Amino acid sequence: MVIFGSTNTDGTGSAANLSQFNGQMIDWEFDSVAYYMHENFKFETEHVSAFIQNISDIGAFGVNVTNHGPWNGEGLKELFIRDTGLYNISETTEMNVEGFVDVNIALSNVDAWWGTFTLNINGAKRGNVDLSSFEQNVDLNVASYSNSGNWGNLYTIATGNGDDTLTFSASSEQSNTHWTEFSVDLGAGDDRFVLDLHSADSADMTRFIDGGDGFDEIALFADSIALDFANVEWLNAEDSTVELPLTEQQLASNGDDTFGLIVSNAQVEFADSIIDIDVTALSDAQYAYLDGLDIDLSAEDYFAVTAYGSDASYQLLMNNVDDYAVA
Ligand SMILES: [Ca+2]
Ligand SMILES: [Ca+2]
Repeated sequence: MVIFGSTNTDGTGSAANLSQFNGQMIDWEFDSVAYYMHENFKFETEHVSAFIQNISDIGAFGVNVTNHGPWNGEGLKELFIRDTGLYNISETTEMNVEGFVDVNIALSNVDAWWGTFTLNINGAKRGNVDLSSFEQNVDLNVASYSNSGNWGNLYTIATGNGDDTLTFSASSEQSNTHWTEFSVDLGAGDDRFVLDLHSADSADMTRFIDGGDGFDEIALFADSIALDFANVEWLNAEDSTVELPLTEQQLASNGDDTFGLIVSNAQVEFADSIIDIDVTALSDAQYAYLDGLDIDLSAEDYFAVTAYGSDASYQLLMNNVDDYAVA
């Protein structure tokens, strides 16, 4: 079921409220002859085009919904997608949505043909994506856009037990991603979150990632003001210009239980409550842990770092320790 429309006219509605009674439900035109050809199902109005397409010769389908009309235009603001009534949803491998302000997508019955379901959301200001029941991997790309700091800039996203990759980036150079907020639950599995947005407009903004069970990475391509996270094992900065504040709460709620939190490249700024830092060479066990991980780092570049709070200490494994004394 795919519905678009505008229910939010006074700041109270959202894409979640869309129904066939207050929005326009896409009625796919099914051509049985072209079932295994391209563009099997088509829908077209003045501003919105949509199709379900066979993207392989083995019956894997892609769903595309695009607003070509004005962004935030009357009747074109929100998009709502559910499994119900969507042809071949169980064989859907890819979904692309573009040009809407507010998207609400919840799917459960997808069994992506080649093991990964790809969802690309382009140009939305906010959204709600629930793929929490998924067992297969999800590759979710959000290229966000915001026109102002008001009216909601929050993405709420949940993925499931697969090894998921969620990337937040800008839809264009004018996309104002310093206003983009997110609250993300990546579920179980070895997940990766890529943060490629402008630094947050203020430290009060919501930018939260729960890595859940499994070995989870946050890849940082920008400073991480306002970033909060839990159950994450690896913070991996693009380079040493990325500044990474770490609080005791974050040190307590992230990292492997035995070996602690891995931090690559970033300039860590420990909170004021950290009263001492101790840097030593890796123990054999720490080296073996890092070396045994199936990730792209060289264990020989790393040090063991212990951060001491007033009544607790925290273990980290870091390669950028220039600002701290090496024992
Ligand atoms: Ca997952
Ligand atoms: Ca984890």
